[in-house]
Amino acid sequence: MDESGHWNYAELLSEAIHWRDRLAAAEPGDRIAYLVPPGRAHVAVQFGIWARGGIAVPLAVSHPLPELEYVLDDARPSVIVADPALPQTPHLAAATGARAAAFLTLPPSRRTTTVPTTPPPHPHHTTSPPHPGTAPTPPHHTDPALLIYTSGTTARPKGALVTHGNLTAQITTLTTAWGWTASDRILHTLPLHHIHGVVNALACALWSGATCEFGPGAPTSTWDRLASGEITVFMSVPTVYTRLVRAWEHAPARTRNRWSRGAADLRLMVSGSAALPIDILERWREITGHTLLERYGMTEIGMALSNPLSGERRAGYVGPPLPGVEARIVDGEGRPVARGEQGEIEVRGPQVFREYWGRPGETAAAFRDGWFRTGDEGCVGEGGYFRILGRRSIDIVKTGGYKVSALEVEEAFRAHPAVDDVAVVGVPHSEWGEQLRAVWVPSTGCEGLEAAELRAWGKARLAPYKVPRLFRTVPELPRNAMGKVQKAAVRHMLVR
Ligand code: MLC
Ligand code: AMP
Repeated sequence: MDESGHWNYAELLSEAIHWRDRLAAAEPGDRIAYLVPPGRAHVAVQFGIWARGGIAVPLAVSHPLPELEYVLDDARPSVIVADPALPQTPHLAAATGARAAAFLTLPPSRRTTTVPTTPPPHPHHTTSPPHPGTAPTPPHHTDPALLIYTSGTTARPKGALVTHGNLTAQITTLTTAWGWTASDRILHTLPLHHIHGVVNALACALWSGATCEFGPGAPTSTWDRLASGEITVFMSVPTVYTRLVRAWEHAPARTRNRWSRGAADLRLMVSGSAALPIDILERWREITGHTLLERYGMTEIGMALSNPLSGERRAGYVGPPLPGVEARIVDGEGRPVARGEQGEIEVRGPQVFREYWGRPGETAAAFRDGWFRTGDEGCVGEGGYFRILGRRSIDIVKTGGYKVSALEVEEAFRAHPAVDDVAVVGVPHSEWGEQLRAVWVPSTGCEGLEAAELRAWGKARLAPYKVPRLFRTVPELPRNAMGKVQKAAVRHMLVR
């Protein structure tokens, strides 16, 4: 369901087949990029790509053109699909032409009436295809399915290539562990260019034959839907739960009561993509009666660790490995550490991605002895519950659940003529988890440049969440004897 109405599975399948046929210019294995807001059309295009045998490359609707062009240059799609209502679309059309790819736009929304839902196009369910003989051939497990761009310790994002087999492993594990059924209805307010929104929320719902309701995401409308009595599952990032707590605290008593009573009826509420502050977990429990189920995952591995659906959900811990997932803590040489000791989290299993697109060296470096190196530090406590203790690299920042490479942001701002040098860090923040901040050295004569101008310049080039919130001028960056910028010192300068 989205703002255009309810769509049953047969209609969705019919629309996916329509897209498969419109994508005739693409060969199996081609990348097909699509810039479509979360909703029914997005889902239909994604399945149409898979029915054509293509690799789905979701583009982020919040990204300015240079970010989109970066993905196009890296993924080299043969077809690009865009919603004509989006402001980037005309520019994307021009950019597509220059890259010799085919460009398709969505037709205007087909209808806005409401129809009852029927069973899904999943092999376990018996849905007849709408046009006999046109049903998609199921993909092979090793076929690549999805290319998701994710930031890392390198300056620019890398495309993580996930196969249909990886996706199936991720989805079957989660739907079983979290008890999904066809009677579920998820309120989906997450972006669809990252796995939290694509796999955990959307794909698990569709796999189960459940209802997926796309909502706008503003705190009051989210509360109203959670309290409606219709929603059974909700999942989001800690920033959203923090905002929902604030909205509840600012609401009149009658509204609070209605929201609390209604939300108590959901069967499952999940938090992930960043550390859930314990005070938010506790406040949420007071407000709704729910202990949020916190889990841990990553674009490259899907979900690896999860507190249980039934059993103890331990505050500050992300639970034991999910069924089918192996996880361990190792020291600097890759040797497993003793129980309780800190080290890097490594993960292995059929859900782990295949490769970074076009980057064999970086793919090889991401694995050690067949284990994926997450770059996160953790330890294992009582009952095999993992605790996340931070990241190995100070240059990776998690803000609002989005991963940002400080190096990428620095590189972008170094191109500004007024910026002689710049250092970017994430500082702890009650709403964003971490907030991006920067110190910069102005070029001679540019000392008067306002931070607002730098932000506007950054927003024209970078995803909105990559633009630092605060810029402070300094005469020079703190460096060690080797000339390397001391990021910890920068963070210390920017904490207040
Ligand atoms: C938006 N802004 C951000 C931001 N998101 N700034 C810093 N960090 C972010 N994450 C900017 C906007 O551009 C805007 O700038 C200002 O903040 C306020 O905008 P908003 O409308 O209040 O923010 P909003 O658009 O509502 O975004 C907040 C949010 C969003 C929390 C809903 O960040 C979000 O959807 N996060 C989820 C990301 C996600 O799905 N991650 C999963 C990755 S997969 P200005 O200048 O206009 O004020 C993964 C694996 C796993 O991590 O384990 O799940
Ligand atoms: P991404 O690369 O965007 O997929 O983000 C994955 C990263 O998010 C992980 O490597 C962790 O650093 C972080 N993360 C995800 N879930 C949690 C969690 N529950 N607690 C702490 N960090 C998390």
